[in-house]
Amino acid sequence: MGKRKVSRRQAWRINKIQEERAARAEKRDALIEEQLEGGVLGPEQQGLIISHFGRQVDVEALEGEQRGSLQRCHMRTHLGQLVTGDRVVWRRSADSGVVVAALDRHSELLRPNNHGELKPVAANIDYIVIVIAVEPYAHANLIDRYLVAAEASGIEPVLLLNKADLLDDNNRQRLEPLLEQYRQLGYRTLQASTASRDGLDELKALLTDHVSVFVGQSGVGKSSLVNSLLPGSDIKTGALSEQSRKGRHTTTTARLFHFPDGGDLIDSPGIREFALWHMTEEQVLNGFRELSALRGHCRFRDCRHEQEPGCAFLNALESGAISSQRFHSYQQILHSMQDSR
Ligand SMILES: Nc1nc2c(ncn2[C@@H]2O[C@H](COP(=O)(O)OP(=O)(O)OP(=O)(O)O)[C@@H](O)[C@H]2O)c(=O)[nH]1
Ligand SMILES: [Mg+2]
Ligand SMILES: [Zn+2]
Repeated sequence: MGKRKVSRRQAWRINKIQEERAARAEKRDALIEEQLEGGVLGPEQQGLIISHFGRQVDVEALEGEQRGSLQRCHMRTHLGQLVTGDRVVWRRSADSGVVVAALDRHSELLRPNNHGELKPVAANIDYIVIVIAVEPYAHANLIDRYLVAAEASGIEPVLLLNKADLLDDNNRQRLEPLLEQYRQLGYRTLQASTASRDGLDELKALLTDHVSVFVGQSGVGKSSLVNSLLPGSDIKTGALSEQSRKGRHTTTTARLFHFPDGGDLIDSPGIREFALWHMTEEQVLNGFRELSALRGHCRFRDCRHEQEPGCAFLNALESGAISSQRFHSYQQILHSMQDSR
C-alpha cells in the first residue's frame, strides 16, 4: 500500500515540475518577445554558436566592435535545435543576448540521444574525426556506426588512433590491421599521441583551414588532442577508471575552438553507443562501401544476405573479398535496428 501512495505522490510531483517548467518557458518567451518589441536590444548581427547549455547558448560575435567575444544568449522559440557550429543572427541586450534566427547549415552530424530523440552533435563541419585509442578498447562496430552516420551526412570521416605511445607487440597485432582495413577501404587514417606528440603535426596539417569534430568513446583523448593542437584551450581531461579502463565522461558539452590561422576544432562528449534506428536499411548499406558495391548482384532481388543461394555478399565473404568483421558489423546494425522497432 505504501508503494502506491509514494508513486501517486511522485506522479503529482512530476506533473507539478512539468507545469512549472512550462510556465517558466512561457515567461521566458514572453520576456524575449517584450525585449524584441520594446527595442531594448541591439541591432541584428551574425554570430557563431560555440557551446550549448540547455536553454542557452554561448554565441561568438562575428562582427562589430566586440568581434570575437562570447555572449551567453537566450533563444527565441521555434528556432529548431541549435548546435555548436551553427551560424545565427542575434541581438545584444544589457546583460545577455537573444538569438533571433538560425542560418542554414551546410552539414550536420545527427545522433539519437538516450531519450530516443534525434539531436544534432555539431553543424557546418568538414571532417568527422573518429578517435579511437589503444585504450579504452576500440570497438570496430562503433567505428562502422560512425562511418554510416558520416556517409549519410555527406561529411568526410577520418579515423584517428590516439595514444600510439601505448602500442606494444600485443595490441599492435590487433590495432594495425584494424586501421589498415579502413585505409584499404579508402578512408583517411592517422596515428597520434598527445603524450609523445607523435603524429600531431600531420594531424594539424590536415585539420587546418577546416572545421572538424572529434567524436568517439569517452577516454580516447579527444579533449587532450584539442589541448595539444591548441595550447591554451585548457579543457578538462579525465583519467580512465582504474577498474574498467573506460573513460569517465569528462566532457559534457560540445565546444568549438579556433585555430589561430584558420579552421576550427569541436570537442564533443564521449559516447557509450551510437544508435542508428533513425536510418533506413539503404543508408546503412551506403555506409559500408565494399558491400554497397555489391548491391544488385545477388540472385534474388529481395536477398537478405543471410543464407540465400547466389548471394553476392556471402560469396564475397567466402572468397575473402570482404572482411568478416565488416560483414558481421553490418548484420549487427541491421538486427539492432529491427530490435528497436
Ligand atoms: N598514454 C596516453 N594517454 C593519453 C593520450 N591522450 C590522452 N591520454 C589520457 O587519456 C585520458 C582521457 O583523456 P581525455 O582527453 O579526457 O579523453 P576524452 O576523449 O576527451 O574523454 P571524454 O571527455 O570523457 O569523452 C586522460 O587521462 C589523458 O591524459 C595519449 O596520447 N597517450
Ligand atoms: Mg573530453
Ligand atoms: Zn545477398
